[in-house]
Amino acid sequence: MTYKLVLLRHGQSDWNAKNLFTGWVDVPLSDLGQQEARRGGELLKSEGIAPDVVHTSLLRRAIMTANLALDSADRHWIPVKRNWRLNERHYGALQGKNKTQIRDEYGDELFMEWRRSYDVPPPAIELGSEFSQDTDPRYAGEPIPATECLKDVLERMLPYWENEIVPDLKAGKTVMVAAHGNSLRAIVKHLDGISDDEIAGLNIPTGIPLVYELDEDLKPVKAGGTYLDPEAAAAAIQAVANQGKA
Ligand code: DG2
Repeated sequence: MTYKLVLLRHGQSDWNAKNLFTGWVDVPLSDLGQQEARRGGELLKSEGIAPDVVHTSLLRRAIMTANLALDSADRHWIPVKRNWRLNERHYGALQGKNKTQIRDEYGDELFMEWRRSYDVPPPAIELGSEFSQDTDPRYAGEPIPATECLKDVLERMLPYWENEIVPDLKAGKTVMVAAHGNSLRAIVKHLDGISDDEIAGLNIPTGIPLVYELDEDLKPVKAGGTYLDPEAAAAAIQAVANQGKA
């Protein structure tokens, strides 16, 4: 018995296109991002992969991506579960800032530490400031962060994984998770047992389904899973890695 999991990073957002740190800021998909999401669904359909349930974050770029992809895959009718624990990493005071400008201002080392280190969060966002979510009603009563490193994301994502996603997998459902670059990096780190150092080198492209077959212990049958369009994924992974370079 194996289980099937589809991970899908949302299509390009308006702020991905503008090279801005996004985090919990609720920006829409760009036109290209909408196309990527539809194509993601077409890839699923052509591979005969039919999600039975979808989990998303509370952010419209993941929600829209799930809707568009499932529509192209003729699976628009499946149950959906949404939770802030699948949100993007909170990027703290970097939210709304240009990645290249931050790199120029603070240098390569700090830029990469904030972006890809496992346990160093960026500076916290000021509560009440333009890109803070502290009064957003969708998070009322939740222990929401003012900044996060990947370790924080993993720790807040895992209870949702264990309590909501694992039961769906164990029920034999094909589970799709439509989420974000860093919340998906946290899931992949957990699944593949990637070390704290090595996870820095892992990037997730927008809009290309990554399919995992998992064994009875929920270990990947093939480490790293399989991108449905491996060539496009390789190019897009490189582009994510290069973000912020002049
Ligand atoms: C991006 C990831 O998140 O940025 O918050 O800027 O996946 O929601 O577009 P997403 C952001 P990097 O960590 O790759 O810089």
